[in-house]
Amino acid sequence: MGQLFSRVFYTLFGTREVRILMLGLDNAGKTTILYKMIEPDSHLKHTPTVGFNLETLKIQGLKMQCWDLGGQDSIRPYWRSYFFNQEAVIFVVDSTDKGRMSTAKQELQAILAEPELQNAVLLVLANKQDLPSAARVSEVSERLGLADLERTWTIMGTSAERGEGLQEAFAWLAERLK
Ligand SMILES: Nc1nc2c(ncn2[C@@H]2O[C@H](COP(=O)(O)OP(=O)(O)OP(=O)(O)O)[C@@H](O)[C@H]2O)c(=O)[nH]1
Ligand SMILES: [Mg+2]
Repeated sequence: MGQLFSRVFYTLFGTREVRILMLGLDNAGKTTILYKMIEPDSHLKHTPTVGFNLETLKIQGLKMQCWDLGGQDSIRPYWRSYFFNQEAVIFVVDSTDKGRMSTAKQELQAILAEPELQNAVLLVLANKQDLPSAARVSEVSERLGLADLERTWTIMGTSAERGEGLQEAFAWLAERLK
């Protein structure tokens, strides 16, 4: 109902607001991505998120309300408190963290099984592509088992450190949500 109202409001007034969840294991780069989108020239080092950051990005006439949740093991159980009415999930992966790729896969599968997120668009970001040890986007995709997903999804490579790939990724999302 909320999403329907939002779409009608957008048709009438041209500014649709959508809720987007940013999830992924700790240290993946979620907070760095969010604030790089807000301040492209910034080189801030963020402390691990305890709780969440909430920021609104305006892209292609869409107000994207981004909920960046902390990814540490002990706080992942609280993710589901934020699932209501979210239209998209941005799942961020540290492409150098091959040892925890299977944990990332498990967490992603659990998210995708949530009834509240059945209609959510999925954008996977294979982050830290600036580092030499980063797995390629195709390898991250394979390790996460993305090929068989039955929903609107894509995976893109990013470097939050350099600000590379971020505009394209959020533009893809905006196109799907408009
Ligand atoms: N080289 C490199 N480092 C990155 C990149 N993105 C993030 N980092 C670094 O990775 C570390 C973790 O980044 P955060 O943005 O805090 O990660 P997070 O996913 O928000 O972590 P939690 O809040 O604990 O869930 C920081 O030291 C960042 O500077 C990237 O694209 N390349
Ligand atoms: Mg964070």
